[in-house]
Amino acid sequence: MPVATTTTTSAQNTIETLKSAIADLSIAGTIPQSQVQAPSSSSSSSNPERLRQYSHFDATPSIGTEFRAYSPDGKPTLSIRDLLDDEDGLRALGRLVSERGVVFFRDAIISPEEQITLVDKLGKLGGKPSTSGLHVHPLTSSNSEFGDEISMISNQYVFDDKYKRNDRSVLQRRFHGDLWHSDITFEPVPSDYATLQIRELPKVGGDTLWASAYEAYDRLSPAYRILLEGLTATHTGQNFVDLANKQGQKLREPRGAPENVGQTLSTVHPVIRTNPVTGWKGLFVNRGFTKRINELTKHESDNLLEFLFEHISANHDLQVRFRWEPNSLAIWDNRSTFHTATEDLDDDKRVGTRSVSLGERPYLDPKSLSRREALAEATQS
Ligand SMILES: O=C(O)CCC(=O)C(=O)O
Ligand SMILES: [Fe+2]
Repeated sequence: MPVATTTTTSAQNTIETLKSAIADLSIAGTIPQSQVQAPSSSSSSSNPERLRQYSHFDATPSIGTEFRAYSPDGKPTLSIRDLLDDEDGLRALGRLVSERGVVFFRDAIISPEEQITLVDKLGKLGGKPSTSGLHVHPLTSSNSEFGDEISMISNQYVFDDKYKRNDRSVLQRRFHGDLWHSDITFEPVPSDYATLQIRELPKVGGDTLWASAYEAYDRLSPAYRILLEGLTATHTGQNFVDLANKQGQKLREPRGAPENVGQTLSTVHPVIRTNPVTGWKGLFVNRGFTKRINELTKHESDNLLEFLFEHISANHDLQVRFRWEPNSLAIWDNRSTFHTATEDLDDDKRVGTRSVSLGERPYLDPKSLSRREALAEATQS
């Protein structure tokens, strides 16, 4: 019908004009493509599909893949120990983590020191800059049990037992929608991969949830995507600054990369970010640390951020919930996921070890595709 055709064409023209205007925008936090390291090799030996020969399942359509500890389907089982010294295997695993957001192993006998090596290798094989090491959390004590590059995760204290939690009473208990975050996005060079093992398990509860930033982006209207692709946001780790001040403590620095210094824990990142391993776009704001969209008025920024945070926490079809068992290990890509602990333990105890690799400075490649666009293209070709 001529009228509809005209309307569609003019809408397309508007979208094309907006897209090219955005492509021309110089976005703070964006780095020129020439400086973006190419995704790691996709030779067949590092193709993530090779890992699918092992007994596993995708936990949901959009996020999460789990390798089983025993095989109900006749396929061999995969242990993380089989991969620790296998570069091609680790490269394939890194790609799988970046594609699926989070990967779980059920029989992972792994020491905190091996967690460090594993996450560092995943980052390196994924092409992270040579100056990006492992994160040293700003609140980590210099004499902490497993060294600087392991954070102790506990329901009783914050990263270090100097910083006791005091948020159990009904009036202090935190609203769970507020706990969603990506790790350490207050750093100029935030995390690529992270691993967590819960070593002291509660009798029941203490699950962790992850949400897909790819799917969060894919679920936005074209008009919203265009708006968001032109924006940057300020991320701040104010809670950590306040806790350190309260203790009269200085924040640790440098924190794993030469860029991650200073006592303010504040930086600017693009609101939509390209994952360099998959080349897919994802939403990159989180309730934990994102405080302000820089190009908007405060009122606009508060409203838009509230919508985006709720978009992540309220859409459980883009989330996966993981129940910890002895020797479970989670490995996730912080560039393209959000996660939250579940604080439902009352007096029970839960302690884990986490290691966080640092990646590249976040950037948006306006030419990159969304996950659904890329998967549709791959099916057609
Ligand atoms: O304790 C958990 O389940 C998650 C804690 C967390 O946010 C992390 O390990 O980065
Ligand atoms: Fe976290």
